[in-house]
Amino acid sequence: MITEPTSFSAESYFATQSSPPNLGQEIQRVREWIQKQVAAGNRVVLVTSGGTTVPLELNVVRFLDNFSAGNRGATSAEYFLKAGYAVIFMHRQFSLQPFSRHYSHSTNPFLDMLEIEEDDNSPDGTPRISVTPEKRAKLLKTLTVYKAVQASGTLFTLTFVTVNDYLWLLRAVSQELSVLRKKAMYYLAAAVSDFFLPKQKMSEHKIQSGKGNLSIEMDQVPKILKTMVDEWTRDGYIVSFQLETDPELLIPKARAALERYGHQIVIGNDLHRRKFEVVFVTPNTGGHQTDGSAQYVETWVRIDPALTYPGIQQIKEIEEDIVDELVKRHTTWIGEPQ
Ligand code: PAZ
Repeated sequence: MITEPTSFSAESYFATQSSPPNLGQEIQRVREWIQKQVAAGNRVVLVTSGGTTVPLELNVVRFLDNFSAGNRGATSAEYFLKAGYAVIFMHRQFSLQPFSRHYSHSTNPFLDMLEIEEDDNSPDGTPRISVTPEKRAKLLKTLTVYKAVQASGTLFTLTFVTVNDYLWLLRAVSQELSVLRKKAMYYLAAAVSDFFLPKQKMSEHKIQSGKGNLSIEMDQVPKILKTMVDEWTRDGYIVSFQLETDPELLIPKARAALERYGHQIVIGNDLHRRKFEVVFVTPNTGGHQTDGSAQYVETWVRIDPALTYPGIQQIKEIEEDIVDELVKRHTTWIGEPQ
């Protein structure tokens, strides 16, 4: 077993870590779907969503996980579809998905929406099942859009579990999507682990207890955003997310990411305020109002927190405003010379 810490570049990562077994088939399906979107003249957005895991054993019993329910990604995907984009929704297996997110088993259990009609038997004598009257209007609205999206074939879904699955998929999908050049957007809302255990350092079997403390030294996940910008995406519009719990770090870290990777926009969000407040950080290319010497422009997007509480009638989702603003900025980006 190797014990020295290793520093991985994107190149050495992909040269030493195995690809997921079904990657080739998945990418063939992605390629065919992208060809249809190109033929239809659609803009396409890749939305990544949910958290990645880091397995500690080759025969996985234990793993580390990254926080993310998949709300941001699933909700944003719906608004992108509404705005006319075709969407590749690359999400953590079993995390929230567009449309079905409205009926998550924990917040809005599906079975609680249904009623058995006591005195209305069908011809074969089986009682009919109906939707609870107060849930009907919302269900009909969601179902109508869902069926329309299914019929148009504009939503394509892919799943990952581990950070390794995520990195391989992200590279392959980005490379495929690069045929759309500026018409492609990359909306990286997934919560991706910064550390991992290379397969060469993993224990084959379940790590045994009984020997006292467990110390694991993890390697850094390579900063693939730089390679994504420089090599995989060819002029695509790249939106990354920065999650912090210390509000003081949000803007400096977002600026540092732009400086380091050279992409178009970082959306900063504080863990506890993310449902009603985010900040767009972009390079200052002139023409924007800045705080004087700034190389970067910060634009806050806020909604009334009271409108985000579950159970209220007129819920408002900040993703609607995020996507609305990004669509405008992407349109400007497409119109700019290469
Ligand atoms: O999925 P969710 O709605 O619970 O959370 C969304 C989020 C906070 C994971 C996302 O907005 C985000 O910031 N993603 C990037 C996380 C990171 O810095 O790795």
